[in-house]
Amino acid sequence: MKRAILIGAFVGLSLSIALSAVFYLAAQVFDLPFIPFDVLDWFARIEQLGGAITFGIDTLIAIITAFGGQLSTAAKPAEQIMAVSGLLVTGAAAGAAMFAVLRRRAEASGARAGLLVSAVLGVPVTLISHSLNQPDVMGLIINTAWILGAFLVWGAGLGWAYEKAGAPATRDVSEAETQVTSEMPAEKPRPTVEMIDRRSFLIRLGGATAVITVVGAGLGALVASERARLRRQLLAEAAGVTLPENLPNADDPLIPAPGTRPEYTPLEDHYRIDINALPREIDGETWRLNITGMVDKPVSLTLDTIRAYPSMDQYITLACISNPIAGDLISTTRWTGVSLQRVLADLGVQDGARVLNIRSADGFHEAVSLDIINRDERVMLTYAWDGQPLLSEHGFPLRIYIPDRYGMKQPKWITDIEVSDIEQEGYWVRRGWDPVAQMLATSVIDTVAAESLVEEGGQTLVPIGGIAHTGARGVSKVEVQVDDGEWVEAALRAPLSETTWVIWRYDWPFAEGRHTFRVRCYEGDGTLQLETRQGGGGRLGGAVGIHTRRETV
Ligand SMILES: Nc1nc2c(c(=O)[nH]1)N[C@H]1C(S)=C(S)[C@@H](COP(=O)(O)O)O[C@H]1N2
Ligand SMILES: [Mo]
Repeated sequence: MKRAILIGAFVGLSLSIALSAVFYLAAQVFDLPFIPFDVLDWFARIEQLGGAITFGIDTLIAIITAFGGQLSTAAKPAEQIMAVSGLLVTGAAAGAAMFAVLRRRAEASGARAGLLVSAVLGVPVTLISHSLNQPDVMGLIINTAWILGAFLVWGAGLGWAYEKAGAPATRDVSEAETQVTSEMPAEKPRPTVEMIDRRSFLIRLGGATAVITVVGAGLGALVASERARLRRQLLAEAAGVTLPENLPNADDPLIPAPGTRPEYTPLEDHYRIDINALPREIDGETWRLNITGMVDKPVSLTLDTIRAYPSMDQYITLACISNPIAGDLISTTRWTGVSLQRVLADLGVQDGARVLNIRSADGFHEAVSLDIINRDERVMLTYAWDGQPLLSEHGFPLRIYIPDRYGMKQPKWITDIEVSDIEQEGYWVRRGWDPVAQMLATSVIDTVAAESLVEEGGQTLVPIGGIAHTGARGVSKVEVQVDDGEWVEAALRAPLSETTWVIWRYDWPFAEGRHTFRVRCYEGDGTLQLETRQGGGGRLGGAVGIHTRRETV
């Protein structure tokens, strides 16, 4: 019995690995849904389960970052590893359970059981995939046929493998067995013909699924990278906006300390956080922004209409509320779009309207009050980043910008805006996160550049540098402390805008040994940042506290 369970688990696992590879290849080549990601995304959206999934992902991220990975690059792979593992574990468990149950019922048919198991898994998974991807009628038919078909083949494989390697020995085989044993009355039990048959069947099965996996995953990865390249090329060509030659603070004399992060984040390095294992891919041609509710003139805007409005550019530092102190879930780029004030002016917002309830293609949603929009023209519907149409992972074709708020308040892939007198709590707010999510002041030491000493007035100095950010409230001062010395004021570079981070630098008189370096910043109005460490994350409203670095120089 124990053997049957082990064999069942092995068969289920091998077949599921191959199934994942085939799903992956089909997803890359034909845009068919990739089932493991759909299932994980679906589970993650269930409020009661979201916590468990977040816990699993956080654990994986902790493992990846412990091995030297970066938070911003570890987050998505962690999620994706979890998604695929989910399918593999389910497959192994299904195989083990099926072999165990069949073993109890001598006359049961493996084929029928395999079909039953594949239906039990395939049908709900098909429905989950539909609920997430919401395909049109044609897509519904194709996706259903594909997902159910793939699971049926997988289940047939399970059934067949049971007949070959899991079923109890038939009479013929046991006769052979007796012959073998009687001819050689060995002290040790010899492998029987039946056992050898089973073993070689399992080896062949493992080999075949390995080949399918390698070919499927390899081809899929090839197609994926080629498509990503083409897409970038197309986006670059389609770009109506171009990047200015010089950044607005190009003539600032302050040179960042060597090792300070780039002031303007290369687009491919911009952090990415959202509730999807894969970014939503939206067709810009058929996409519409529907603005409805308490307006005299509800509209359904095309991307071109939105682009035809007077555009504005803003240099913006975006941060995730889950960013830990000195984490890398914070980046700066140039955003292009149209002020929401300008768009709403055409629609006739009715008296009594208080809020914009915003919905996205991935089911994410947030609300922004009309108060904020009316007093801040920087609140912007954004269609370009870094002079290019938004990349799909950053919300193509449209996202919103709200100054001074963490990313969780700023939906990507926007499809609907309802002007209303009733606020609908945002996706993360419903899950207990900070409803305001105002960005907190934070400062970070990026570098203690002991290998780039500067000589000045007969002194040897160590350049120290990093960033300070206070949302849209400005940075008036940054101070550095070495060991238990005085807090000394650092030099500030002019920021790219009043909403981006500020680069600071302090040239510290060199003293050999092991030292503790600390940094803190003040907001535009002189308020000192919070100094006591706090956990951070959505529930607590962002990580705060002094960033401390110990270095030997
Ligand atoms: N539609 C949608 N918008 C979203 C999210 C999401 O999951 N879905 N995540 C938000 C969060 S938590 C953050 S931090 C920012 C990150 O934006 P970025 O990935 O472009 O850096 O997107 C926000 N907008
Ligand atoms: Mo976030």
